[in-house]
Amino acid sequence: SMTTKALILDEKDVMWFPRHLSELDLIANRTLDAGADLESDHPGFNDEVYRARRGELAKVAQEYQWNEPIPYIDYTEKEVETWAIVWDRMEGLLDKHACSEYKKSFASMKEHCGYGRDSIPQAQDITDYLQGRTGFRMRPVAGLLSSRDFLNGLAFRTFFSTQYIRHDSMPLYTPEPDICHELLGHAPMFADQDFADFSQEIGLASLGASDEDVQKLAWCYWHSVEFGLCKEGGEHKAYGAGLLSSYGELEYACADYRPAGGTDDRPEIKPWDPAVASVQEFPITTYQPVYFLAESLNDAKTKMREFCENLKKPFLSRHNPNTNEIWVDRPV
Ligand code: NLE
Ligand code: FE2
Repeated sequence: SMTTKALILDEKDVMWFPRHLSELDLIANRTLDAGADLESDHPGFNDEVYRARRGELAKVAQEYQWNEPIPYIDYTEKEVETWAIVWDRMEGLLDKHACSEYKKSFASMKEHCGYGRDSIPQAQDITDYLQGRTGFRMRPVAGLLSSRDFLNGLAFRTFFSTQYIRHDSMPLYTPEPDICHELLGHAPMFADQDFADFSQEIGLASLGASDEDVQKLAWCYWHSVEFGLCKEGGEHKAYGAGLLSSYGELEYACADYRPAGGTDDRPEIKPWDPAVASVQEFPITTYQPVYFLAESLNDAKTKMREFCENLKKPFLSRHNPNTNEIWVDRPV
């Protein structure tokens, strides 16, 4: 019948995707920029020392192989200072606006994996911590990957993570991911089981998906893992990493003030619905004009799973955490 025919694919119809954790080495170095080539409007563009450091850390990431421990980075005094500035500003605000799952993990990571204002936590320590809880791991990357490559990593419960820090002249908002964003924004969320499953769900759906579906998944990822809000006791709390690492935007997204006079410089809040989020455009260098609000993290996950199940993907994929392999239910 038509259905069966549509389901049986030749190998050529399905795009290559990694089948084993080791194959993430093949995609980790396909960065869209070298990670160290700064644009002329980057705050670190004229800072030679900063640029050299970016180059150095990019090299560490490029040389990393999947079965090695992640090298410890000896962060400079200035880097730790920038971290501390971000930390000091974020701590109180997170207490007010972060979701309870985040706060729980954050407190635990202060105790168990070197989270604190006076030193920058190390990716290997975070990985060890996450492995014992949700099986997630951090994997050094030099710069931005394509959506497909980045999301494919999540299928292996692997998060591609930068190791450089934002420029000290602009500590409270940066459009690019950096260590403050990865460690303050993302890492604590990956210690939550629902959220870890949610992230992996997007990753599994991206394996061998069409370009069109990869874009939909990437946009869902953006509006949830990066900028998602969830309800908690009648309030809006942040679970998206882009909010949890940015002092300015966290306040902007979660503050419940309405400007006097009714003019609206407030963002729009839409109910979390992957079908809507998957086609909702967004800026990448300014605060978001639209945020999606889930009923809970579990609701975010359930809706995402439904959406993924309805994508036209002709095979099912599962991740085996014991062998680090992807299992598919038919030959592709
Ligand atoms: N705007 C975020 C921050 O300043 O930490 C980073 C977002 C990366 C997608
Ligand atoms: Fe991010």
